[in-house]
Amino acid sequence: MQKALMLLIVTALFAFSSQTVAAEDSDVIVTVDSTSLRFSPSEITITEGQAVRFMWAGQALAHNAVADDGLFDSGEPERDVDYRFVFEPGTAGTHTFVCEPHASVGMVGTVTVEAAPVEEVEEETEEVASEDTPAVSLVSSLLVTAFAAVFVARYADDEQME
Ligand SMILES: [Cu+2]
Repeated sequence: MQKALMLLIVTALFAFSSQTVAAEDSDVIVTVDSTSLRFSPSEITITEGQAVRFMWAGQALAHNAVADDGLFDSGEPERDVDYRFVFEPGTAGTHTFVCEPHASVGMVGTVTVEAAPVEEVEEETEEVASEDTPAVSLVSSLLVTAFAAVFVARYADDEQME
């Protein structure tokens, strides 16, 4: 019984963690170009909520990606890196970053984060929903009343028969 519970918890945790790590189509992938000393692309423009994925493998040199303002940091320089950073709302602005071992030779980049547009669609949906709700409850309460009336009428008939 406890084993089953543990398994359930572990499965749930795994499902949750794999979901949060899952890459999205809107991710911008930054890798290292053939010179081994440049990010590719090095100038990125995204919108708040989007992620940048610093990703390279089998490099001759070890690289990392560290924001000058401390917003993100892929960790120690490595030949194989897969580091994804989500630029949450509030991160709008220009973030320069470097590969620490190669910053002096120009291995630098810029992420420009644009503020997410105000979503008016969501507000409209909410308004429609709040208008719909009383209508739906009116219809359902009418139906309930109708059924109740039929039931009472039948019951009354039966009483009279006896
Ligand atoms: Cu580097």
